[in-house]
Amino acid sequence: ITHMQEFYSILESRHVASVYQPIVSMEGGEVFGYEALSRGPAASPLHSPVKLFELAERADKLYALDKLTREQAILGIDGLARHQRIFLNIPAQILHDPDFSPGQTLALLQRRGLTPNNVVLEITERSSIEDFSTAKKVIDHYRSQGYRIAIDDAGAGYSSLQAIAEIQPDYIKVDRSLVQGIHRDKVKEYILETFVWFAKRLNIKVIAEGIEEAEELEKLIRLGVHYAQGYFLGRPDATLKPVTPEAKAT
Ligand code: G
Ligand code: G
Ligand code: MN
Ligand code: NA
Repeated sequence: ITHMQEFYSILESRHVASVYQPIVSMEGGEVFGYEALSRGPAASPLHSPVKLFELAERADKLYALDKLTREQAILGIDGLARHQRIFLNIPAQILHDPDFSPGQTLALLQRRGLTPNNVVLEITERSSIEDFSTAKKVIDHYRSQGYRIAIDDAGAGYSSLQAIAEIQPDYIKVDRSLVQGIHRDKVKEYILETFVWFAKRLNIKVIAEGIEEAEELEKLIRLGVHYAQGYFLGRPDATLKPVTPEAKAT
């Protein structure tokens, strides 16, 4: 069967599930929350969310796949502590989906004993946000219900400083391309320093992604980054896992 047929079959049978990767507080090393990352069936060529979303876009089914992955991400949560947060990936286009409503999201959260306070919406721009005023209205509406907002992939691709200025998120997730090798790259260090500096002035917290080595983590702690995520601290897993032992030791 073709990949497109496989895509429709996955969509109909709801065969996507989420894995959860810990986001760790630099102060104290506790798990602050988890990012939900979608996966297709294990043996499928559409296991990767990148492939799944590519086909969804080709089939004009982005809203449908996004709704399914969001439902599965929330319903798959088991054992989140009251003070912990779940980070959900929200492509900017989804903000225009009339079905993307706080009410619908709240109903899902309630099924797992969670509240909007437990949720951070990670907004990603895959292309420029065309109708920005509508997008901003949706974000503000979610916010008024207690949801937090993050700008994902900051410093890379289309995730612009303009988006940060307009949205004034609670969190900035710095893209892993600026994090990896930061302990031996002065330019990356200065860029992270800049993010931390202006984030502090706006009362935004900085999350560094893609940490794979102890040296990167140490440098980021010294730069004053608030939260960290990456294979060094914990891989995405079907269950909510604590920080890996070797990271805890540093
Ligand atoms: O988990 P992985 O590194 O393979 O994810 C690849 C990309 O897919 C990342 O950019 C991630 O943000 C995106 N992604 C993962 N899960 C979801 C999801 O449930 N919804 C959306 N919109 N994107 C996702
Ligand atoms: O676009 P977004 O930031 O949501 O993408 C997150 C992606 O990064 C996920 O696919 C996740 O599997 C991946 N990821 C998480 N930690 C690491 C890491 O330490 N190294 C690398 N290379 N990828 C990571
Ligand atoms: Mn993300
Ligand atoms: Na990212």
